[in-house]
Order: sequence, then structure tokens, then C-alpha cells
Amino acid sequence: TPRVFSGIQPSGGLTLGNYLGALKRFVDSQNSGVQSIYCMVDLHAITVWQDPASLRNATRELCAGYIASGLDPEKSILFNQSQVSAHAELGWVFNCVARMGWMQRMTQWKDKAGKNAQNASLGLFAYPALMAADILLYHATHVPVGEDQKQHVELTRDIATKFNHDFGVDFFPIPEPVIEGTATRVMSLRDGSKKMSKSDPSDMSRINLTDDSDSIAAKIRKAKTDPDALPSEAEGLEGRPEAKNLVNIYAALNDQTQAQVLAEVGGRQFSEFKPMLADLAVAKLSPISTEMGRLMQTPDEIDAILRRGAERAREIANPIMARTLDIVGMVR
Ligand code: AQP
Repeated sequence: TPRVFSGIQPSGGLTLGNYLGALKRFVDSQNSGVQSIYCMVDLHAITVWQDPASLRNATRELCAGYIASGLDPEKSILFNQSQVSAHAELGWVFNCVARMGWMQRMTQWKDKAGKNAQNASLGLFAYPALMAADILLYHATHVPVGEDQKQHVELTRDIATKFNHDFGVDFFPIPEPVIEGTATRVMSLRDGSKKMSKSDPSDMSRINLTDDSDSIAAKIRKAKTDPDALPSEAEGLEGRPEAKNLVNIYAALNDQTQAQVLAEVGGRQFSEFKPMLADLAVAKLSPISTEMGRLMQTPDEIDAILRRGAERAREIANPIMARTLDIVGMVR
């Protein structure tokens, strides 16, 4: 039976990249009736320093973001990773399955640790093994993610394969990354070659789900573009990363294809297209930010949703963890 698992780090506010690349697609998968499990991956967040009070707030805000985007805590399981201790346990087992060389090849590790790898946390290096545990602990078969997480899901497949092989079992299913749509990699508004990211020092580079209408409009108005008019066909976007990004954002927000958008706006100048995009973004995002604000007024209710989600998650995870320890040879 298919089962979907995915997560987002409470390492700051949610961006339009997280919304289009992840959240919006989580909602589609929930509504298609597949059992769906969505996590606030707080153990991943602390691989880089998080102020404790900010982490608590970001975890609640992320949960509010999930719900405001359309996830129903009755239909989907919503919980925070640290409250299901089997994630850390299975993560340890996978630290012993994964190889150093596999981790060293991860582009996210190389980007985030940078030149100063000696000073990065050991957790940041081991991150992909914990992510494999997140997914495999539920025997998930499908993992909706943005393009940047593809390599980590592939590593998860390698870990599952090696575990099954080393222990001579057919225990962990090999999960599929699901990377679909026109916004699998939303780029920075200031630099079409960089991913839009929560941790970019420039707030103008991203749209946050909590931005008000005026700042959304201002950020789009100031977004980097080239001087040419929009093309009417996709080939015309080649070599124009900023133009392509804005067209893709428009398409994803409006549930259209790139071709449909270009058929409509081809030939127009950015001075005309940007206000159209700003209106669309405000129309789609402001109900979400309003709902997030409302939910954040009752943090106790958010905590109760997370606790209930963790209970439901444990019901699936604990038997799989116990079976894993048996396979490995731990005495009960
Ligand atoms: N720009 C993006 N375009 C499409 N999808 C994206 N995702 C993130 N950025 C984009 C997807 O959102 C999910 C959750 O990401 P994450 O919170 O686990 O961490 P991340 O990928 O490292 O996101 P950020 O915003 O870049 O965080 P920081 O700055 O803390 O590293 C994933 O499915 C991801 O693909």
C-alpha cells in the first residue's frame, strides 16, 4: 500500500519555495486519499544552531503553515520528529549502515558546511541518514520533495538497499522521490542561479508565507529581471533564469503549465507582468497568512495537534523500530 512521508525544518519562516515545492503538493497528495505523514523535522533543524525560544515558535508556526495550507490533522498525521524517539534510534542504526563516502558526496553538505567543514556539526554531516530514518520508519513509498532533496532521497534508497542486503531481509521498501510540477526549484528573487531559501541573509530574495500584501508586491516589483519582453514559447526562457523563475511561480500558483502562462503573457513587458504576478501571489497567499496568524493565537491547540499526531505516528513507527532491532540482533 502506498504511503507518503515528507518533512520541513522549523529553521525559520516558511517561504514560497517551501509552499510550492512542498506544502501545496502535500495537500494534493492528502486529498488524493493516500495515507500521508508530515513531520516538523526539529531534530534536523538543530544541525545548525537554533535559539530554543525561536525553535519552539518556528515549530508551532510551521504546524500552523501546514494546516493553513490545507492539511487536515484528522486526515494526515502531523507531528514533530523529536517526539517520536524511534527517529533518532533508527537514525543511529543507519549511521552504521551508511558510508562516509556517501555522505561526503552530498551537495547540501558541501554547500552548507562550505570551506569550514571542520567546524560544522557532526549532525549536519549525518543529516541524510536521519532523513532516511524519517522515511523508512514508516515504510513510506513516496516522498514529495523539491528538486534540492532528490539526492537525499536517492541516498535513502541506497541505505534501504544496503540494510536489506547486509541482513539478508526484504524489510525496507525502496521509496520513490516525487518531484513534480513547475515549481520544483523556486529561485531567489535577487539571483536566478540561487535557490529561494529561508536562511538567505536577504529578505528581498524570498517571499515568506507571513509577508503582508504590500511586501509581497514590493518584493515582486523589485525582483531581478532582464530588459526583454516575455517570450510566447518555453524555448524563449532558456538563458533567462530570472524570467523563467517568475513564469514558473505564476504557473504553479495558478495551477497552469509554463506553456499556458506564456500563451497568455507572451510579448508583455515585466512592467505589466509583475503586477499580474503580485496580484496572483497576494490572492493565493494572503488567506494562508491570515489563517496562520489566527492559529498562532492559540498555541495550546497547536501543541495538542502535534501531540495527537505523535501518538498516531508512534503506532506505526514503534513496531517497525522493534522489528529493525530484532533484525540487527539486539536482545529484548
Ligand atoms: N526554493 C525551493 N523550491 C522548491 N522547493 C523547495 N524546498 C525548499 N526550498 C525550495 C522544499 O521544501 C521542503 C522543506 O525544505 P527544508 O525546510 O527541509 O529545508 P531546505 O530544503 O534546506 O529549505 P530552505 O528553505 O533552503 O532552508 P534552509 O535555508 O534552512 O536550508 C523540501 O521538500 C524542499 O525540497
